[in-house]
Amino acid sequence: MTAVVAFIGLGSNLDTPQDHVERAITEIGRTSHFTLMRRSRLYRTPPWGITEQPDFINAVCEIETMLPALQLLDVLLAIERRHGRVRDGLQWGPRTLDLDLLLFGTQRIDDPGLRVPHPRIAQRTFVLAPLAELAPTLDVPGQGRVDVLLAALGDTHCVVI
Ligand code: PH2
Ligand code: MG
Ligand code: MG
Repeated sequence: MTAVVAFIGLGSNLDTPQDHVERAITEIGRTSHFTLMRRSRLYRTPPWGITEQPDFINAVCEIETMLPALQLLDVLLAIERRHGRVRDGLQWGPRTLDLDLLLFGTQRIDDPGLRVPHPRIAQRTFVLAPLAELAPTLDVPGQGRVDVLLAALGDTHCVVI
């Protein structure tokens, strides 16, 4: 079996968001079944979806793993819980830590608990800007090339901090 390259999106907009994201990247690097390959810088981004909430800190990291996608997701959810993530049912509301599996190799997964590639990558500068730092020419299966998708969104005020 060969390792799969996966990209994880990180976001936080509650309780010292920068700390949550930095610590989560460290924890991802220490997880026994992951190898942290690269990480983006941190971005301050305007809230998308529900606009009446604090700005987010976002980043993306690239890992290699031998774990299947659903087990990888379980590890991410456990890290979210350790950061005090409360799932209150509000889809796009504020959170201490959100870890999204954006891409899992070239695989397309349509499972009730997991859709990969993440279905809304093409609409989200807060994902595409950090992802483009790591993999600008990457093809997001079913959506297109990262740099092309990012250019299509225009300026959406995501800034490196
Ligand atoms: N996450 C959301 C909803 N809106 N907006 C920004 N800027 N960054 C996020 O990570 C984010 C969001 C739900 O996951
Ligand atoms: Mg999310
Ligand atoms: Mg999520």
